[in-house]
Order: sequence, then structure tokens, then C-alpha cells
Amino acid sequence: MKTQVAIVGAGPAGLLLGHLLRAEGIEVVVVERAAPDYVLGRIRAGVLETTLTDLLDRLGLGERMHAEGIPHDGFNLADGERLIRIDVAALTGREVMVYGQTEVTRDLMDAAPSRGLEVIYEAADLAPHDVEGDAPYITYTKGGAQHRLDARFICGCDGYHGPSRKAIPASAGQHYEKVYPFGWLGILADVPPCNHELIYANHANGFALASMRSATRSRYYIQVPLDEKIEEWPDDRLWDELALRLGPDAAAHMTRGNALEKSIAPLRSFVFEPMRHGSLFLAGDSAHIVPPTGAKGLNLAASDVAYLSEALARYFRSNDPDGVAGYSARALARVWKAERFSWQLTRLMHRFPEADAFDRRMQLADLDYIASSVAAQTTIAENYVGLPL
Ligand code: RFL
Ligand code: PHB
Repeated sequence: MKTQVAIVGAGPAGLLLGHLLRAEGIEVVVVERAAPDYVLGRIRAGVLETTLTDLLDRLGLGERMHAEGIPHDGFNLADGERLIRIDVAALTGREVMVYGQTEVTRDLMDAAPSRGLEVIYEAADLAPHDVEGDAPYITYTKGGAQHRLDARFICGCDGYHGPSRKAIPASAGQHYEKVYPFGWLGILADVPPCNHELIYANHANGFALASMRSATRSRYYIQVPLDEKIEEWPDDRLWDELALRLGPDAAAHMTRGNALEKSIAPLRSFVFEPMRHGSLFLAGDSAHIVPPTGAKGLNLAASDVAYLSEALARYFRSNDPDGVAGYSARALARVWKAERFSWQLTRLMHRFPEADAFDRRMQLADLDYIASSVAAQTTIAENYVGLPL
């Protein structure tokens, strides 16, 4: 089989890139390891920047998001006692959209057949080949048979653990990494949110986040040690800890319910440079990871594929290689700023095992400063809504 662009991975980055390229009339095939239901079963991001909502609108795929998503014009930082509201709309003139990654992925998946976007699911043992030349290809097995897909370019949208980044020789790139000594234990429950806006809380026991998917579905997280077992957190214990960490006001409005999903995610900051090697591009989590504090991961995947689709459209439309050559530097400039913001917010809001009483006072002084400074709030707000493309 032959196509112009082979995309590895049908997560949000791969599907969005596929749609953007199809809208430019480019031939695309997306090859995904998992089954559609498995992809949709991953509960992840909940907050979308206009970077992403604008792309969905441009593709004519934003209808359900506007009907069911919840625009938020602010969010809160908490120190266990009080809420510090960041008035995102007043400070930046923009807002964010609360709409789950699962729903974005579903909308992209559902629209694929009508847009001529071919997605091959349940493809095992995928490997990219000849990525240094201009006739790369991928191989995979499906239904017991070996398949080969030839393309002019391969786009690795296969997440942190996928094979694309690993196909780049160590000598051709550099990675930067910070692993945090804790993870997030998340719970999804069909109960109304405890607050109409998100609350990121720094409590002496550790971080907590109150988020939501709708008026009747809540998403909460707490910071836990890396070696924590999920069985140590029966629902009642988790609700008690959330009520404590989020503070008395949130606790008073919190409705408890059975967990629809409960899982622990490790936290990591990671960047691989460059995001292109020959005819292979990396986009989304395959090239970089941010800790989820600040909600930047999915949004960075969206800005990567916006840049990449533009570069590939230039290449196929007018044989102009400049966009392709400039993709990595352009994407990384935005990636590093989101890395910085996510890392700073993680440091501000979490309890680090090695932190002493002085470090704790620094966090509280920082929060107190933010509470009293429009300049500090503006910095946070403009990063939260997303830096310009
Ligand atoms: P994904 O979503 O990991 O998709 C990669 C796809 O590639 C497939 N794949 C393969 N396909 C073929 N062959 C192989 N060998 C393959 N290996 C892997 C996988 O099956 C998968 O379908 O990466 P993508 O598309 O780059 O998207 C990135 C986002 O998923 C990620 O950045 C966000 O979820 C991060 N994130 C958040 N981002 C936000 O912008 N806002 C948020 O509020 C937010 N909250 C979060 C988050 C991530 C979290 N976790 C669990 C890490 C909250 C959490 C808890
Ligand atoms: C979520 O709702 O899952 C969520 C929201 C904000 C974050 C991370 C995750 O920063």
C-alpha cells in the first residue's frame, strides 16, 4: 500500500493531524496499535485551549464540543484554606473549554470515514524503516498477515512509549527529562462538581485538583507517592483526603460517589530534540511530556500538528521544503515554554519529599504574592489559556 503521509498512532495528535491533512487534499493513512474502544477508554485531559478548539472549528468538527463542553473564564489556586481566583477572561480576553479528551477523540474518530481518513486499528509490531531517505515505509502485522505501507513522510504520533522516537538513532537527538517523586491518583465519578471552576490546591498533605467533565460528572486528583497501590485508596478514603486538601468550602459542596475509573499516573517532564529526523516527524507525547498541572499535554499535541500540517501542506502544494525544515524549531519554541509553565506550577502546588519548612514557606509566600498581584495572575492566566501559535 502507498500513501503520501503515514501517521503512527490514532490518539488525538494522530487523528487531528490526519483530518488537517485530509482538509488539504493530502493522502493519509493512520495506523494504530489498539482497538477504538481501548483508545476511548483512556481518561486523560479535560481542559482545551483555543488553539485546539479553533482547529476543531476550522475542520467543522466543533459542534458537539460547543453543545456539551463548558467554557471556563477562570480557575482557582488554593492553599487549603482560601481560593485565589485567576480571572482568565479579564486578564487575557480569552477562555478555556472543559471537554474531555475522550470526547475530542470520539468526534475525530466518528468523522474519519466521511472525510476519507483511513484509520487501521489493531496493527501490531509496527516499525518505521528507511526514515533517513525520501522513501520511508512502515511495517506492521494485522490479522496474522504482515503489511507494508510506503509513504513520502511518516508522522510519529504514537505517544511516549511508541516506536517512532525509538527509530531515531541516539546520536541524532538529545533528550531532557525530569521525573517527579510522586504521581496523580485520579477518580472519575457521576456526581456534580464541588465548584463551578477548577481548583488546584496545595495542602500540607500534598496537591489536589477538583475538575469536571460536565454538570453531573466530576474528575478529581490527589498527589500520591510513586509506589502507592491503588488498593490503598478505597473510595471513602480518597473522598476524605480530597475534602481535606481542597479546603472547607469545596468540602462543604462535595458530593461523593462510586468511582467509574480510578488510576495512578506518574508525572514527568520530557523533551526530545529535534522533532524531525529525515522523513520522520514526531508530534505530541512522542516528542514531549509535561506533568498534567496546567493542562498542557493535549494542547501541545494540537499546536504541533497545526505546525506540521502547515509544513506538509506547503510541501505537497508547492514543493516548498522550508516549512518541513523549520517544523522542529517552530514546535520546540512553544513546547519549551509550556514545559516551563507546567514545571513551575507543579513545583508551586506539590509537596516534594525533600522539601523542608523553608521550602514550604516559599510556596505559601508565592501563593500569597499571586493572590495580591495582578502581574503574577496575568502571567499565569496567559500561559493557562495557551501562548499564541
Ligand atoms: P496519546 O494520547 O498517547 O496517543 C498515542 C497513540 O499512539 C498509539 N500507539 C501506537 N500505534 C501503533 N503502533 C504502536 N506501536 C503504538 N504505540 C502507541 C497509542 O495506542 C495511542 O492511541 O498521545 P497524543 O496523541 O500525542 O496525545 C497526547 C495526550 O494524550 C496527552 O498529552 C494528554 O492526555 C496529557 N494530559 C492533559 N493534557 C491537556 O492538554 N489537558 C489536560 O487537562 C490533561 N490532563 C493529561 C491529563 C494526561 C494524564 N495522564 C494520564 C498522563 C491528565 C492525566 C491524568
Ligand atoms: C482533568 O480534568 O482531567 C484535568 C484538568 C486540569 C489539569 C489536568 C487534568 O491540569
